[in-house]
Amino acid sequence: MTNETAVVNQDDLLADLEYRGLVQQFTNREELHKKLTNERVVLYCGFDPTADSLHIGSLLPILCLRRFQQAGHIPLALVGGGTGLIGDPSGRSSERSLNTSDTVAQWTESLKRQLSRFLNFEAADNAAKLVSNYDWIAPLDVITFLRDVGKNFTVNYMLAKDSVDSRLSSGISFTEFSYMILQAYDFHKLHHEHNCSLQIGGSDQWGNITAGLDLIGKMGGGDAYGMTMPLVTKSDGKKFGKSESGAIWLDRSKTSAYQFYQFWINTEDNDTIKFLKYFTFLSRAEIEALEQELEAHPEKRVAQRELAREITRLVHGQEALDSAEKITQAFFSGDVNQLSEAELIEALQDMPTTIINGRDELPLMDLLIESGAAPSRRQAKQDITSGSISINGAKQTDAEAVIGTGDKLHSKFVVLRRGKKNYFFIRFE
Ligand code: 383
Repeated sequence: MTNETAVVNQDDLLADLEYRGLVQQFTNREELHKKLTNERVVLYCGFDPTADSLHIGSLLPILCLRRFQQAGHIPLALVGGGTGLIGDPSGRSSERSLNTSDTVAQWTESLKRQLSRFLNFEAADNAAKLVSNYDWIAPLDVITFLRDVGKNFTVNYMLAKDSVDSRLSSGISFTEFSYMILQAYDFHKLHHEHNCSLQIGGSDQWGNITAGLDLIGKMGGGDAYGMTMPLVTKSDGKKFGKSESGAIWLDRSKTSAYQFYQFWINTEDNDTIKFLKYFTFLSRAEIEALEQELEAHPEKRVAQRELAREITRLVHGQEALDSAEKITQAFFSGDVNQLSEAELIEALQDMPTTIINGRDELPLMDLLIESGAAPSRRQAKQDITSGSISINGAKQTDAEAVIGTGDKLHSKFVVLRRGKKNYFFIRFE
């Protein structure tokens, strides 16, 4: 990340977070407000390596760390190299399966790389830091842990936490039951060693964050605070962050920049303003202007496009955004022959794709059938003669046509379109 000048003054940071709807709960808003106004505060948020990439569910707290940094505070991004070996029961209705330590170590490195893109590690006065709790959890021996840390928690207290209470009927292992103590120990450790006095997280983390505050208090620490963000919900009641093909990842090789851009541009009208506030750094005035635009001309989808642009640029950079927009435009107009091979491959991940093996050419009718574009030869013929079929953007009206070498983009792809929006990808191998 390049140097950014503070866009929010320290004293209106909390007001900005509240305007954006980013605050679910504070442990002590007034005191925290005072502290944030008077000093540079070190704060942290943790991310467990439960996969090889973060997904958009993690984006809200990541961007929140960035908001604090822009206001002059010091963010610590913690990767749970240790806690990822245990498994947080918060917000989950069943026990997690354990991953091997090699896998977790690998995923820890991937997450560190991803997180580092969002924060400024070179800032003169408030450089971000990246830590893994493996570094202090792994060396803990069981006697020290039980005597020095465990003694501060009663089982009664632990049973009363939502994360445990909600699992009492279905069952919870001692492993997951102990998780909150490790996260509490992290907060204590960061408080002690990095002067960290604020932990943020999603609302599912409230119990773990307050466990940390209690431990800090018992171990004689100074003032510390917690803040949670709401869970991201959608107006249609469906789960946020999932597309037809699964989770939306931050890693480009799992969710291409084009798919990522498409996810955001397809946001429902009713969610768009909320997401602009949550996920972009646009100012209040800019968001209000987009809100008016959305009300006046919802069909233009200007606000959705702005949302998709801002987040795609933030996560994947300007070049990836340019190419995502180019692909989107090409598939909208049908003019796909201007796309590079890489761009076609990126778009293809979202489309039904048929591989044709060992044949160089194919009658158009066969292509329609084999790709699934038409259910029968009769329908295929009718689609062609009625002018609803195009190949690489050129309308086909000859039912006898043969698609061959001259039609292949980058000598292997054919893009078939039926009607306005139905695309089928054919790859010759
Ligand atoms: C580990 C050690 C700490 C502090 C936090 C952690 C991770 C935490 C957790 N967080 C979730 C995760 O890692 O499990 N116990 O998938 C998610 N977070 C953030 C946010 C969120 C939470 O990474 O609500 C969504 O993204 O807090 O579910 O010392």
